[in-house]
Amino acid sequence: MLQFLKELPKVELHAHLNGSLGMDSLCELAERLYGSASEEFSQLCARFTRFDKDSDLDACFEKFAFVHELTSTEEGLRYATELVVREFARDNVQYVELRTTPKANKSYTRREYLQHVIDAIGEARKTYPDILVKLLPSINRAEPVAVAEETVSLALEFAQSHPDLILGIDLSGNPGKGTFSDFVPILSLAREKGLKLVLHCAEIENPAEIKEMLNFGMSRCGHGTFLTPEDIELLKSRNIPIECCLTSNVKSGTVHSLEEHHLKRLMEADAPKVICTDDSGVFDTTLTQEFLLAKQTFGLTRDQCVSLTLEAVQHSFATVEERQSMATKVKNYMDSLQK
Ligand code: 6MZ
Repeated sequence: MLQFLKELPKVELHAHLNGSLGMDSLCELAERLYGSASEEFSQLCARFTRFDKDSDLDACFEKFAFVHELTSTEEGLRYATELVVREFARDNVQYVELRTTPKANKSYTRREYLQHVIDAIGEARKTYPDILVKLLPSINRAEPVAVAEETVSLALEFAQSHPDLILGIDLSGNPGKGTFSDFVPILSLAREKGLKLVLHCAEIENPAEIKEMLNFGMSRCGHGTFLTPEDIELLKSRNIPIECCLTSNVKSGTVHSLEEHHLKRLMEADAPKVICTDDSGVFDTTLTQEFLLAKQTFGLTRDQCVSLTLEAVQHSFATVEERQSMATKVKNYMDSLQK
C-alpha cells in the first residue's frame, strides 16, 4: 500500500509554504544561508527540536516563527519556495495549492514577498515540470485588518498579471487570535472581485464564529474539527469540502488521537472531504503518509484513496482542462497497475 500511495499522482489542497519545509530542506536552507561550519547553523539546528505529543497550537506557532527567520531574506524565501515544490514533487504530488502570508521586513515589502514566491515557483517548475503549482495568498487573522487589506489588494493585482497562478485567498493564523467579523468586509471584497475563499474554520471550538463563517460561506473549509453534524450536513448540501489534516490536528492537540479524527464522521456522513498535509515540514509528514494513516486508522481501501484523490481534483481551483489532465494521470496510473 505504501508504494501504491507513494506513486499515486496526488493532489494537495491545503499546504502552508513556510510550514512545508522538512528537516532536510531546513538544514539545506540554513547551510546555504549561513554555511554548515557557522555558529548560526549549529544554533539553528539545535533549536529545531522535533514536536512531541504534548505539543499544542501555540507551540506550533512558535515553530513557524523559527522557519520565518530562515525565509526572512530574498535568498532564503526564494530557495525555501523551490525546496517546498521539490518536497511535493518528490512525494509524487501532481498538483499543489500553496498558501503563504505575504510579509514585510527589512529585506522585502509584502509586494516583493509575493513577487519572490511567484518567481521561485516559476524557477522550480523548470526543474520539476510534472507538478502544477498554484498560489493562495494568506491573511493572518492575528494581524491587523489593514494588513489583510494590503494582502487582498496585492492578490487582486497579481491575479491580473498571473491569472493561472493566483486563484484565491486563505484566512489562517492562530485561531485563538483575531476576530473573524473584522475580516468580513475585506473577504467579501476579495470574493466579489473573483477570488476563491478558503477559510480555516472550526479548527478550535468556537460555535459562534463557526456559525458566522458558515453563514458567510467559503469555497473550501480548512480543518472543520469542531463542526457539528448539522454543520457537516450544511457543507454537504453546498458541496463544500472539508480539508482534513490528520497529523497536524493530532500533533497540534486539537484532536486527541487519530482514531478520534473527524475524517471518520465525514466519511460516515458521505460529506465532501480532501486529505491534506497542512504543514508537512513542521508536522514531519507527507501526503503519502497522511493517506497511509487514514488507511491504517480507518481502513481506507485503495479505491477509496483514489476516490479521495479524484475528489481533491474536483475541489481544486484548477481550470477544467487542468482538472481533466489530473484525473487522466490518476486513471493512467490505475490502468498501468492492471497490466
Ligand atoms: C492556522 C496556520 C496553521 O504563511 O508563513 N498556518 N494557521 N492553523 C494552522 N494549523 C496548524 N498552519 C499554518 O506559513 C506559515 C503560516 O501559516 C499559518 C500561520 O499563519 C503560519 O504562521 P506561511 O507561508
